[in-house]
Amino acid sequence: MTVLLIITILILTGIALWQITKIFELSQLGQKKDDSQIATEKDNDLNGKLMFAFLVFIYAVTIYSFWTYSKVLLPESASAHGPAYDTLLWISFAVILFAQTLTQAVLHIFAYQYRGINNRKAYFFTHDNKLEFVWTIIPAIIFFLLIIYGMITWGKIMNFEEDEDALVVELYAQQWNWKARYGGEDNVLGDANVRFLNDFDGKNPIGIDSSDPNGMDDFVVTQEFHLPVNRKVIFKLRSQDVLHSAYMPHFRAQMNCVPGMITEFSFTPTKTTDEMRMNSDVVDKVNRINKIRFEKSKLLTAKGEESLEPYQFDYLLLCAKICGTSHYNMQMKIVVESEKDYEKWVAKQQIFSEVIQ
Ligand SMILES: [Cu+2]
Repeated sequence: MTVLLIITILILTGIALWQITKIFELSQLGQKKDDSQIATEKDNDLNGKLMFAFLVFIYAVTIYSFWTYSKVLLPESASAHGPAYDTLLWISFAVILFAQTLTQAVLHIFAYQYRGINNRKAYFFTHDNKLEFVWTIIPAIIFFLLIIYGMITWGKIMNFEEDEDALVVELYAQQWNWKARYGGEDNVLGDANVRFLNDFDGKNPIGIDSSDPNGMDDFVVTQEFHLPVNRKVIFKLRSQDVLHSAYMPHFRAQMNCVPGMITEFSFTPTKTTDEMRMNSDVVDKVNRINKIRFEKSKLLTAKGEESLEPYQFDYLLLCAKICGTSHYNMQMKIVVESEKDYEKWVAKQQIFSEVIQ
């Protein structure tokens, strides 16, 4: 990678030097007149046609990208606010795509249409108030509407009530793993602080304050965390060291974890993990991944190595801030299940007062 960068820099420096020498040569007065730098009709014709060809090229790349890469997009959302979020995204996307397609067409077709031929002279046109008014006012109105719509959607997603029924879960980020803490029986998280991390011989990995009775029934999980379907969850986010970001793409949720403060995000999961595994987009994706894994396994077993396990869909909590060397692997599995299964899982967890005994 570094080698590639150095080569690129050297090539670009070379081109820059070559251009500077050319400018210097052209600026020398009193030298013999050199016509080789003046565009001929053939050059103009070629450049005009290349402009048109470029338009065809960018349209082709756009269509190809949609065709090839749309299948790697996320499946339908699994949270209550997800559809509103997706609609906002797709409307913004449609507006941008329409404007880009239109303006690029105008730009390149004009450059082709009015390329220099037959001593054609350019029409001298200073300005037109009506035209400038139109191309200022239309984008202004569209942007205004998009921003208002975005702010309304943002407000609906971000302003949530602290209601009693909501499940409170703390996500604790550190380089490079996640831990989740639940409030236990009382659904209230006890106070916590990094100062308590070393208490109880490393049995207090997220620094629960043992003098706060609310924390005694809290429990901490490290491998996966469970959520009951159709119940609002309020996430309290903390970071131990640097800036991290809790990203749960299937629920269209993301919030920074900032050292020294608690940030919040809330959503209601609407599909269990099992339901999501049946989603046709997810089934397709899993099949594609397993086909690749199967091919890789064949190569591995030929070398006498172990074959790869088939992939199964799971919701994930990821880190969306480049937070250090193992950032890429900072993830935790999320299981969404029925209230009954969730209660069963909770019953199996060891609470803080038991852990520190
Ligand atoms: Cu991180």
